[in-house]
Amino acid sequence: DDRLPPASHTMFPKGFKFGASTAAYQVEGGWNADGKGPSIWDDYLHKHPDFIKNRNNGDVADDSYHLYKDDVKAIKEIGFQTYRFSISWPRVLPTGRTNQVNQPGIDYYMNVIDELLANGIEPVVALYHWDLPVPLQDIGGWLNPDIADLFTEYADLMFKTYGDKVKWWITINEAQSVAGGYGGGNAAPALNLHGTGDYLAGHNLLRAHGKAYRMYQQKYSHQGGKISMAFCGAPCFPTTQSPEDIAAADRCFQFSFGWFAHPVLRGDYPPIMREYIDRNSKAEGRNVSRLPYFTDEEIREINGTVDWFGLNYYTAYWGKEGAVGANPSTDRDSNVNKYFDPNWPSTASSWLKVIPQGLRLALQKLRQEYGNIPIIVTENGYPDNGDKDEKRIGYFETHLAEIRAAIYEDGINVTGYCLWSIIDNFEWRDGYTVKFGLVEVDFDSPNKTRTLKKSAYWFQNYMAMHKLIQ
Ligand code: PNW
Repeated sequence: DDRLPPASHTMFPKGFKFGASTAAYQVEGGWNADGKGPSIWDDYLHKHPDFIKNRNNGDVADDSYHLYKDDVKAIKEIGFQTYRFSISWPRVLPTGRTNQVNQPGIDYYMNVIDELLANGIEPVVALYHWDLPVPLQDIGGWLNPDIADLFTEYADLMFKTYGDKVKWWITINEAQSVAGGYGGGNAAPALNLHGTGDYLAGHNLLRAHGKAYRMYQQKYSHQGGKISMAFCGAPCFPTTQSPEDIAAADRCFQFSFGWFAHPVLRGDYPPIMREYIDRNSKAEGRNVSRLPYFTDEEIREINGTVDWFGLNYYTAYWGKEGAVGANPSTDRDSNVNKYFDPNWPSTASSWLKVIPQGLRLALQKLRQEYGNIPIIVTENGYPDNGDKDEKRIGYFETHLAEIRAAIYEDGINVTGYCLWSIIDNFEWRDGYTVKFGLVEVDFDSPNKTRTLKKSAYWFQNYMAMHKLIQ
């Protein structure tokens, strides 16, 4: 209503959307229900149960495969406008390929989407949140260049099936974490090919994303959807204002966010990655760089393939110059020594210290590097062991304040926020011991009873008060 004076900066701008996120393997369960094929997480955890705290796995998880209506009910009750979830590739395509479509899997996501829309909640759908079909890992997974076409065929089927109803798409959630499954030992397929497998996987992730985006433009642009990746990383504050520390903090960004964002927004890898990895590769006596080269055609195909920027933010570091980490590795290649401030509050996750200013830093850096692209925070949340829900409230409150500062003081185009997560779920290596949910789940009860936490009511009230309605 333009008869009113503008609202103060405690309010979010008109049209700003709030939502909550999950991922298929972390909540669905039903790991072999109704014709679903195994994913690399099913397979890896069945073979290596000790990989996860208390030997837990995602076989049943929150049983959202059967209980998704309870999830939608909670989302609705708290008052979110969007729900971000992922599709399990092997649930819809058990072989990974389109030669065999699993109709119950297709129906499941259609039901979820219809339930959301019937409740006035907009779906934001990720095509890949780490659960590759096993038959595709058997041909090398993301190391095999053919994966780009296979992913595009899968994406084609998803756009064709759901694209009338879904307008917000994420191709890959956290390509950097996916690559980490090849370069490290913390996520399936845990190949630990550090400094080589991660770059190769990353290369094919970018090729896959680019191809899928172009295919959408050619075949489905009439659907009017908007596509992104969800990018992750933890930005670095320079330890001092020395040119060395400032350059180190920049490399911290370029080797995490930049690795995937630069190719899709500026074309090709960040020049500093190219320079450092080529130089290190040479010094190691290799005649081929560990960071693969794109052809000119690939650079063109990949450049300009995000309509918005999905940002997953949890934590940040101090950064200074220094070669640390395995040799070779992306960490060592970056020549940044990243460390936590001992004064930043700890959480139940050792990799996550609370530093809300890091979110504004990441947003500022994104604007500086890639211009004023619309940004949606696609993940942000606080882990505990089920006892300190007040701290979760503080985490959201401070991070949302940083977003408003970025919007009003820095003029950054942040248009939405999806917290992690609507419900307690399978937190990868920490199993069910680490909880991110606004909604508690009784994993021992047969119907996985969902109960709203204090932070859920806090969020309900926060949105009611801070969302501009006019
Ligand atoms: C995310 N970092 O991973 C994942 O997308 C979720 O599946 C997961 O449950 C959530 O975080 C909480 O762990 C991350 O670089 C990967 O700071 C990397 C970072 C943060 C989160």
